[in-house]
Amino acid sequence: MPARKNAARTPAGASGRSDLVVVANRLSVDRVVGRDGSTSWRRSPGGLVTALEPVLRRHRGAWIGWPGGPIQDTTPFELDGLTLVPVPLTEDEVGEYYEGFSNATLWPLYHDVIVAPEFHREWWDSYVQVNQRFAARAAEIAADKAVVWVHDYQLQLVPQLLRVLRPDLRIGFFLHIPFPPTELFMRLPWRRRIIEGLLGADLVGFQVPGAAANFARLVRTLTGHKTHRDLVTLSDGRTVRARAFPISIDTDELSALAKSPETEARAKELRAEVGNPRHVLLGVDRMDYTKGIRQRLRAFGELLQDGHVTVDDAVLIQVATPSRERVEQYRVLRDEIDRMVGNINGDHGRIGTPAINYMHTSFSRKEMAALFLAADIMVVTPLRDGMNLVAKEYVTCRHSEDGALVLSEFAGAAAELKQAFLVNPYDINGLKETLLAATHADSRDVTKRMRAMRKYILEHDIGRWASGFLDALTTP
Ligand code: GDG
Repeated sequence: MPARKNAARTPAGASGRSDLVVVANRLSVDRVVGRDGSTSWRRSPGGLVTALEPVLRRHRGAWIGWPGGPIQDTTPFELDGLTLVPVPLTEDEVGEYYEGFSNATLWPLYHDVIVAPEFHREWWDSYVQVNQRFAARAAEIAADKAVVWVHDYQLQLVPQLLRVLRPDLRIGFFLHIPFPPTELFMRLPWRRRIIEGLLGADLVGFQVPGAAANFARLVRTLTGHKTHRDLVTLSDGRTVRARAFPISIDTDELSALAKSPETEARAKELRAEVGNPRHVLLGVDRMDYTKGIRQRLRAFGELLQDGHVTVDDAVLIQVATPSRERVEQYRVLRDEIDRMVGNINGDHGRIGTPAINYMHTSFSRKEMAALFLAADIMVVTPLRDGMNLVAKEYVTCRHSEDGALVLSEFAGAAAELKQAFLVNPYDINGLKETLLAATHADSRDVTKRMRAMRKYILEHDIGRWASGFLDALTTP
């Protein structure tokens, strides 16, 4: 085992047990391997980590998760005042529990079956086994009467498994992705087990109220337990609450980044690099079939084809961060996007000025902030999305109160960002019209919309989300 350079091996508290435990598929740090083969850890740049770190530090907190890759060492270690507890996965488990059941069964099933979910009994067995491992680890790490907060679709069985092992704990669960309507969920051969798994929690959080309502209906259908508003009463008298807690972002950090002169200068440079068109349109997504990248390209391509826009009027920058590349549907999507971009640029670009500047790579936070500043129109068109943080990030960066957000009705964010140019991404003509409307909108109208959205987002940041959830979980 290569040496870990920056991690101490003493876990939180003298007993090594924690009062607040976060359980997520991934650890909050990434492993970096040096040239000499030694490893060190770097905090992963995510909103969830930023939101939870201060609370975790205050409460002798621990974070349990898969470190990524083939690491088999399970020794907890400390980094920046936080205890990190690795849960190893074998290569087979990565294929079956993670890429299989999580990302090729649950992910498409929970996102409106945009692609067909695959049901394989071996994948389910692996999902159960890995959930048991996470639950067992949480049971060891949590102090007496501790609070345990379990995250996302990969770990839906953990609440119940953990409750059996540790009935003294207060258990919360938050689902980051949509929760499907009964008609879709009922296809899942293990539907009842999942609902019972979630009911092990005291509080089940969703991104939007509709998801909590879908859950309550499924509870009634599959278990017969009584529900009243957000309260489920189980046959043994225990109660479970199911409510919406819309997630947000670290607005302070991003806002500061967007206001720095360096970022502003870079934004100007970016506009020049794409040919200083009248309008810069921007899309930023993980390369995922839920994000509506195809529909966006199709609409933009047709606007060029119809002659409604030329590359002097409008250029699209599309960042599609590599994601889940070992899952077949993601490879198919990537090929299709490559082809569409090639066709559109071949037909409508000029030498040195492609209509679409397409990047299949990931950027630093700084560069992302500069991109948000450079864009007049942010195009967020998922076919289904739990929340969509990119929409909130764009709004946060627009401190000059201009910029139009074109936002899919099917993103959780649409429930909060009501002043966006809302669109149904399945309606290509509607999408084209909305893109044109955003492009030609009166600047006073754009400012009015942006001002209202900024006010909302700056008041509802990730800190408020985390404390809202934890307060609801710990207040009986
Ligand atoms: C899931 C749910 C829910 C993207 N490319 C780069 C980069 N990003 C960052 C974005 C944003 C994040 O990744 C993506 O978050 P989203 O919310 O848009 O989407 P998912 O990854 O699908 O997240 C979603 C979320 O969980 C939280 O609950 O909102 O609905 O699907 O922050 O900016 N960041 C950097 N370089 C990139 O190239 N640095």
